[in-house]
Amino acid sequence: MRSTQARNEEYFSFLRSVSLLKDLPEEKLARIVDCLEVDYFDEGDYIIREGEEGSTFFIIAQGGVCVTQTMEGCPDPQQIKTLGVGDYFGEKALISEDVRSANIIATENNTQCLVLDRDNFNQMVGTYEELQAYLREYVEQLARSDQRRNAM
Ligand code: WNU
Repeated sequence: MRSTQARNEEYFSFLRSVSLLKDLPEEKLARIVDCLEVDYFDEGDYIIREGEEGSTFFIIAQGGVCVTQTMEGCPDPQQIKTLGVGDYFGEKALISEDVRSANIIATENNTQCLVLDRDNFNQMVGTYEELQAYLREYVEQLARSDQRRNAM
């Protein structure tokens, strides 16, 4: 078995490489590592379903996902983007206090996501105004692009 310390060091240096988190102080990042859970998904698994309640934030540590969304006039959800290692998702429901606004589906077997719950997410962004402002701005952009493509 890999030791907890080895695991934590691995996630610590991985999180350092995530652009969103690169400026967080060491102790903050170490706290995140202590709090995160790892979830594993296979190709085709729904990680997030549009319209459901959700209170978790995800960072992709291995594999990839696609983002799909229901649009006016289309019977099936349409793919709007793909995300890979180091990308994150699920912030919008937390920040807008709304239901999930898109589907997130694993596109590879053994896709691994680091998962933070609402409390830990708030702790992570809460004390960093820049991070908070950055995510809020991004979430507003997402809402605007949803409107432009007539997402429902
Ligand atoms: C999009 N529209 C919507 C993505 C991830 C992180 C950032 C874009 Cl900062 P949620 C569904 C999640 C949502 C977002 C993600 O899907 N998403 C989008 C869009 O055009 N959501 N409505 N693109 S990838 C992405 C920016 O994370 O959060 O909790 O669940 O609503």
